[in-house]
Amino acid sequence: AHLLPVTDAQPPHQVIDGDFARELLAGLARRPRSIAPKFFYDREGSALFDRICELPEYYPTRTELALMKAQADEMAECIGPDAEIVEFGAGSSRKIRVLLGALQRPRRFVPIDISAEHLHVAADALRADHPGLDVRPIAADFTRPFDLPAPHAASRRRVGFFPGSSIGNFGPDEALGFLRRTAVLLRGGGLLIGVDLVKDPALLHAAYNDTAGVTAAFNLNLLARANRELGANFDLAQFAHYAPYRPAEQRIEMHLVSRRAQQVRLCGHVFEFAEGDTLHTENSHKFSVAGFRALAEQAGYTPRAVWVDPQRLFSVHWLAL
Ligand code: AVI
Repeated sequence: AHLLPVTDAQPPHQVIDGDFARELLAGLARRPRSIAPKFFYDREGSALFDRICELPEYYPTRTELALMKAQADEMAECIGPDAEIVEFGAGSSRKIRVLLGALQRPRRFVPIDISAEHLHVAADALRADHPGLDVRPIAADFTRPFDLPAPHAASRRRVGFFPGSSIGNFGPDEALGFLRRTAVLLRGGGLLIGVDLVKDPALLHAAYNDTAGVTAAFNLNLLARANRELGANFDLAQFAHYAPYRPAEQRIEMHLVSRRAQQVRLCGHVFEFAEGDTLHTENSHKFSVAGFRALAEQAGYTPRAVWVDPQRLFSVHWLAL
C-alpha cells in the first residue's frame, strides 16, 4: 500500500490506507468536491448495500434476480458448457448461484471484489454448496489492472458476469474503458451484464431516497469510514443525503450536503464547508436497451441476446466476443 506521512492529527499508531486517504484528500480539495463510489464498500458499507438490495423501493436487485431465475436456461445456453466465470464486484454472490444452477459443468468461479472480508465469506459459502467448483476469490479493485489466474485446464471459455448495473456507477468514458479492458480479458468468451433502464423519474427517485433511510446511511458511511480509518472528524449529523435524478444525464447523483458552515480535519489538513456545499459521492447512470448495445459494440463486443422484465425496469445483456 502507498502510505502517507502520519501527521499529528492521527493517533500515532495509525497506518493510513493510501488509496482512500489520497483520493479523499484530493476530492475535498477539488471543485466540485467528489470521490469515487468504490470507497463506499468497507465492511459497514457492504452490509448497508446488502440492506439496500432488500428495500421495497430498490427494484434493481429483485427485478434482476427474477429475470435471471426466469431466463437462466437461455442465459446458460448463451454461455455454453465448461465455462470459467469471472464476476466483477461479486459482493455477497447471490446472483451467481442462479446462473451456476443452470450452467453445464461450470469449471471455475473467480469472484473479484474490493471488500475482502465480504468476498471470502461469500466464497466459502459457495464452495460448501458447489463442492466440484474451483472458487478463486480475488480481493481487488476491478477498476484498476489486476491479474487473473491462468485459465482452468478443463474450461473452454472465460465469461464475465457483471450484474446489478454497477456499470452505471462509472462515467461514460470509464464505462467504455472498462468494457474495452474486459473485452481483451474475456476474448473468445463474452460478458453477461445487468443494466438498469431509464424510467419514470419518480420510481428512480424513490429507489435512492428510501423511507427507512438506509441509502442515506450508506452515503453517510463514507464519512463514518473516514472517521474510523483516517481519524477524520466529520460530524455525520451535519451532512444531509441528497440524491436527485438528472434526466438530461440519465443518472441519479448522490451527494452529501453540508447543513451548516463547518470545518473538518483530515490527515493534518483542514477543509472548510459553507452551508449547502456538497461532496459528490456517486453517479448511477441509467440506459436505454439500444443505447447500451451501442456502447458495448463500441467496446468491441457483439451484443446478442437481451432480456427485459415485463415492467421494463431492468435489462440483462449477453455480449459475445
Ligand atoms: C452498486 N450500484 C449499482 C448501486 C446503484 O444503484 O447505483 C449502488 C447504490 N447506490 C445507492 N443505492 C445503491
